[in-house]
Amino acid sequence: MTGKLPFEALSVDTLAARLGANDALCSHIGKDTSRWKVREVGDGNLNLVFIVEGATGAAVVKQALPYVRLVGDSWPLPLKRSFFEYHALTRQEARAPGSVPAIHHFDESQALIIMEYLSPHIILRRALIEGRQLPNIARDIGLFMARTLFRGSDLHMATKDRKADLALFADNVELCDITENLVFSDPYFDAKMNRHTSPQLDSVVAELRADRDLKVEAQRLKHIFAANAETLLHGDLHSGSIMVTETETRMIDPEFAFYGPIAFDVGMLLANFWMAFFSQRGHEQNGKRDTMRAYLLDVTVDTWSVFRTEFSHLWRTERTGMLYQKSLFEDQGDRLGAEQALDHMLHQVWTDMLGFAGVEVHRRILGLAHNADFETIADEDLRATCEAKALKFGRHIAVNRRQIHSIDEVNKLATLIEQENGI
Ligand code: SR1
Ligand code: MG
Repeated sequence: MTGKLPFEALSVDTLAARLGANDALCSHIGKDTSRWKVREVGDGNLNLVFIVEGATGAAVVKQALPYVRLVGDSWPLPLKRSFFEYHALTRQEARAPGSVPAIHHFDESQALIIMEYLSPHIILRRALIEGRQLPNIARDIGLFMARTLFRGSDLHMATKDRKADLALFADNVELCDITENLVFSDPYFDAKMNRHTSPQLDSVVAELRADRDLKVEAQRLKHIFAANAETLLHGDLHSGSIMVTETETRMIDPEFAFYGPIAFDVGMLLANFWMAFFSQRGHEQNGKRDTMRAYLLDVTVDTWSVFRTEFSHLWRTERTGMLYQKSLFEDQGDRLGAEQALDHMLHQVWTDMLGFAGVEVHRRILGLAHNADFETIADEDLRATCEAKALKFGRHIAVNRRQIHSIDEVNKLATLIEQENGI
């Protein structure tokens, strides 16, 4: 396939014929296409994902479609998201080596990326639904966030390079638009594609839509999301965008990448751990999940702690950008000044992170794109009970984020709400 042919979606039947001459793919899996086995495994909302196995190995072929797969061709979506995903992956690999799949090939006109097949990795969300306690995720994800978010910002980059990247990713308009609507607005009014567990949650939904403080806070967060172009975000860092084994963690799918607030990735990620926590009650058919619940709260504590520690370390050792220059602080013997600025910055990230986490919880229960954590709870009354508790938690941390001072405080609240009876 050359980069000049017009876009055409691949299929299980056409992939070997169309990619059989691709050197990068052949060098990883073998040239003999008669031995290729192709499966389409995409279970996300947007793209095609194929696993291609050949005589000498396997690879993943990910291709964007010109529309939202979840909804169909009534919702067109530009193929260029694949370009942003490719460029985000290259930057993430440079800033946090070993944290993303290796890229073998990128074809812009076909909107496809050929990349490393991660095996035996599974999607983190699935592991958490199964009740698996993975020992390294807090460390790996905390490091990934600190390294990519610090090193993609004006704290570290040459301002000319950062501005060039800011301009490059500013064109990811349509994917930002999805987040701006789906996360920050749709859950709080009767948007066309919203859905929720009904009728069980109807009254809770009505209450949230009438909640003025919550709606104002969601819009303040949307304002920060849209206007604070602080760093290159992953942009969709939830537990469905992370692949794990018992010991390894890789981040995937950064097609929503753009320059936004540091706190966004952190908040979205932690929200998904808190949702996993609230959903556990719905997965207790084969035994209680008390230790899993405790594990998930520990993961939030450890992820935040690793993030803070690594971010602080980079602040002290790699602050080479135009913000908070060493010439103003350390070079004048004012180490405390630099620490004061760091504290201020981390405090801001903390406060905004809680807000982003709160609205992320809401949109996964009230909006278009739900989470398997709750969706796989077949008993609708039980699901609604889990969801209602998560909604209450999300509302509290979003609205009261400036008055919450520690992650232990957040987790005490989560535990109290989780143990309440009924909706
Ligand atoms: C229409 S896309 C819905 C959601 O799927 C993606 O994974 C993002 O989370 C997006 O918000
Ligand atoms: Mg995705």
